[in-house]
Formats: sequence, C-alpha cells, structure tokens
Amino acid sequence: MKRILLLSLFLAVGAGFMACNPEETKEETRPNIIFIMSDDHAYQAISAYGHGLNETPNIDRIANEGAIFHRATVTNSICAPSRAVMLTGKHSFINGKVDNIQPFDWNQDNFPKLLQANGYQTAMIGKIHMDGLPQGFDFSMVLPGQGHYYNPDFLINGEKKRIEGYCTDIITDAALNWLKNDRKEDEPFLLLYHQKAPHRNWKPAQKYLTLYDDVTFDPPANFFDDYEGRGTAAKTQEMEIDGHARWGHDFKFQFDPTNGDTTWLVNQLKRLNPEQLADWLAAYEPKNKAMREANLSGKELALWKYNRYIKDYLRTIKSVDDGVGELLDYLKETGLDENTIVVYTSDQGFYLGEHGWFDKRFMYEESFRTPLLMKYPKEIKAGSSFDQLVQNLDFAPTFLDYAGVDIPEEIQGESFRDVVSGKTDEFRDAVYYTYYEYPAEHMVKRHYGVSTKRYKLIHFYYDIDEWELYDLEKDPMEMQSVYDNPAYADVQKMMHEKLEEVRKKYGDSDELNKHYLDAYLEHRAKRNR
Ligand code: SGN
Ligand code: CA
Repeated sequence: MKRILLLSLFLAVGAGFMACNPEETKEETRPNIIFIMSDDHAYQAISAYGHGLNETPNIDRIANEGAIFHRATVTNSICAPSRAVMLTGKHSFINGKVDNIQPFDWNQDNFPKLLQANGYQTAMIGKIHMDGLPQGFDFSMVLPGQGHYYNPDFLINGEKKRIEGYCTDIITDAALNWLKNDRKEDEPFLLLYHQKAPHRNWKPAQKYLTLYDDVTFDPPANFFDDYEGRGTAAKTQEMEIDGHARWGHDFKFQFDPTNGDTTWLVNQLKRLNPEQLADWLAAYEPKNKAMREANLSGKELALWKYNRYIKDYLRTIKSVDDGVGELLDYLKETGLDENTIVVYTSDQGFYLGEHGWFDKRFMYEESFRTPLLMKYPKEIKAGSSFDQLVQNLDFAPTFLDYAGVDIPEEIQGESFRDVVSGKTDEFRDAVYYTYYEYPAEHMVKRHYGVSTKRYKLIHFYYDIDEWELYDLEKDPMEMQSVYDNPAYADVQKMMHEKLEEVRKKYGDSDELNKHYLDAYLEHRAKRNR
C-alpha cells in the first residue's frame, strides 16, 4: 500500500512538472536542422557513392551514421532555380525562378520563414545566388551572386564586407561561429550552410594547390563521345572539356597559348594578395610550362585538359570535406549531434567528363541526379541506403514534417521522413523535370521530361522539336535514344502518358513554357539594346 502511495505521489509530481514546462519538453524534442549544400558537387566525387575518384571521409560520415540516396534528383538542374525549389517546395514554373536570370520573389512563402514563425532560429551562411535580402533568416551572410573563391565579399544581413581568406574556409568558420556564439541555446535552430565550391572555375585553397600532382586520372568510359544515337541537343551543347573550357579561366594559364591573350591574369588573379598569388604561380607555372613543352595534341591534349579540370575540381572539394568534418566534430563534442538532422546535398549534379562534358543543365543522369546524404540518430538507421525517387522539391515539406509544422497545401514536394526512417518503401513512381536557360552559355536547349526508375522521356523544344527515350537499365550512360525503336513502342506510349500525368499534377503546360520564353527573350533583348 505504502509503495502504491509513493508511486502515485511520484507520478503526480512528474505530471505536474511536465505540465508547467510544456515548452521545455517540446523544445527538447524538436530537432535542429543543418542543411549543407555545395554548388555543383557531383555524386561521382563523394566516396560514399563508390566511384573511386576521391576520398571524402567527412561527408561519408553522414552516410555511415545515417543514410545515402542513390536516386535523388533535382527538378531543374541549375543553381538559383534549384535553390528556389529547395526553399519553396514548388516547381520552377510555379515559384517563378525558372532560370538564373529571372528575379526570385522573396515575398513568397519558404520553409525557413515557416520554421522561424514556429520558434526556430534561422541562419543562412554561404552561397544563395539570388538577389535581394534573403527572407526567413534571423541571420544571413551570403555571397553576392556567384561570389569569389579568394578574399570574397559577403552581404552580412545585407551589408557588404570583404573578408580576407579562402571562401570555403570562411563559410565554415562563420557557420561554426554562429553555432557557438550567436545561437540561443534554448531554441531549436535551422542552419543553411551552403558552399560556393566546387563551382567553376574551381580555384583550390593555397594548401591544396598541388594535391593530386602525382596522380593521373582516367576519364569516364564515354569521355570521347561522338554524340551519335542522340538528337541535336547533345550535339550542339557548348560544355565540352576539350573544346569549350577556356585556357585562362578554366585551365589556369596566364595566357592563351594559341594567341598570347593575357586578360586572365589581369581579370582573375587580381583579388589574390601577394602571398596567395606567389603560392598560386609557384603551383601552376611549372606545370603549365611542362605542358607547353610537351607539345600535346589530339586525344593526349584532351586527356591533359581532363586531368587539369578534375584535379582542380577535386581540390576544391577537399576544403568542402574538411569543413563538413569540423562541423560534425563540433556537433559531436557538444552532444548536439543527438538531436540534429544533418543533410548534405548539392544544387545539382555535374559532369566529370561523362560525354566529354563539364557543367550540368541536361536531364541526363549526371546532372539530373544530385548527392543526398542524411543523418538523424533518433530516426535514421546508420548505414541505410535508398533508391526512392526523392527530389530537391521534397526538402521543404520534409523539414517542416520533422519540425512538426503543418505543410501548406500549395507545397508540391512530399516529405520523405517515413522513407528515410524505414517506415515505408512507398514513394512517387515518376519525377518531372524542366530546363529553360537557352539560348545561353553552354547552349543546352530548353527541355522537359519525366523519369521513372527505369525509363526517361525528354522533349527538347523551342528551336527544335525532338523526343528522346532512354532505358536506364540497359543503357545507364544514355548513349542511345530508343524513342524510334519499334521494340519500345509500348514504353514510349506509357512514358508519354506518364508525362501528361505529371504535367497535369504539377500544373505545367505549353502556355507556361511560352510565358517564360517570352520573358526570357524580352530580358535578352533589353540587355542587348
Ligand atoms: C557561370 C559559369 C558557367 C555556369 C554558370 C551557372 N561560367 O556562368 O559555366 O554554367 O555559372 O552555374 S563562368 O565563366 O562564370 O565560370 S550555376 O551553378 O551558378 O547555375
Ligand atoms: Ca550550381
């Protein structure tokens, strides 16, 4: 009897304690969110994906302690549009930011605003690539436009400040500083930690300027692609490593060996201070001299260019990986890791020599797909792996779901919380894609398409009208469109139906394409006037 009495007393006191501290209990359970995004980071260059190109031990920790997605994609493979989709959870043709040129309307809803309104403290640090003061953040420190690798300017809550040093490290330091010193400890937080690297033109940190000097990389099997088997779009793009990348800007020559033009030195290295410049020249000049003396041509020259490209690209990733390591260490040391969701992704995929290319934009796999690694010890089993068709469209609803905030009706993405926690395998069976920035740099034609796990149908339009169909199981490198192959007549029909279905579901149409085309052409005409 006595024991029962004591127990009821204990329970009553416990319940009373809970009742007077409802907020405290709630805050304890609402997870913090660190959303890491790098710019143009191909999944092929994250060792957890198993391509054997480089080592990213720190980024891999997220997958080892949590999950990796093998079929994550973007809805529009270009920077600012991808970020607009990520923020709003709506397709480009709904949020209005269809290309890097159209303005983004910050007045529309975004998930940081919703988290902020629901008691989260929010910060955006790094690259956002959209004009105007970011809305939804208590603190923002962003690069204006593309930003610079060396001694970059930042807009800190809208005020411009130049910071000496290497961009990737500065962004990491600022993120850590916000976590350590500016954040209130009694509120959950959302931190967007968004690197500029490894965006073109791939300028490495001083300490990594000679990393990989003793290695020779073999290009992907389809590096010397002749673009047979596909339509006009693949043949007329301007993103070939051996053909469109530039001697100064991309390959770091002080002058163009074909015409002696020296503008690169003047334009590109003027931000470097004397010590940075000395290290830079000491690293590149001997290699450039050796290359000129070797008198390479044809395939040998193309392979040299591929190596210069891939090494610089991977060098910039080394700093990104270091930064992720510092952040994860901090979370662990402070015990914050237990209640913090960490996501690593990129604004899109990137070509690392597949089809002979750099850059992105196409709905072909390497740029359509994006890396996605995620950890949250409370719900995600260490070492899980998924192939559901999640997209950048799904980040906003997923984060709102974790934070216990109602997901607004007009959000088009779906929360993948139950997928990643292993509660269900069910997810959408097809994803929709749109791309608009043409005519423009890299000349990738306007297109839209639908992809299931196995098939992909793409329509290139505007100045051409061509369809392509791929069987990803039989032709994972997408070398041969089977659109006109009679053996695929049924698949073609099925994929056309799927395309109609997703266009209807998300509210896209030829009229909308025309609307965005007119706006684009008008902008170009004004610019050229
Ligand atoms: C720059 C790059 C392009 C790149 C776009 C868009 N050229 O214009 O190669 O496709 O950005 O990239 S550069 O001469 O400035 O390096 S995005 O990721 O911002 O969309
Ligand atoms: Ca990008």
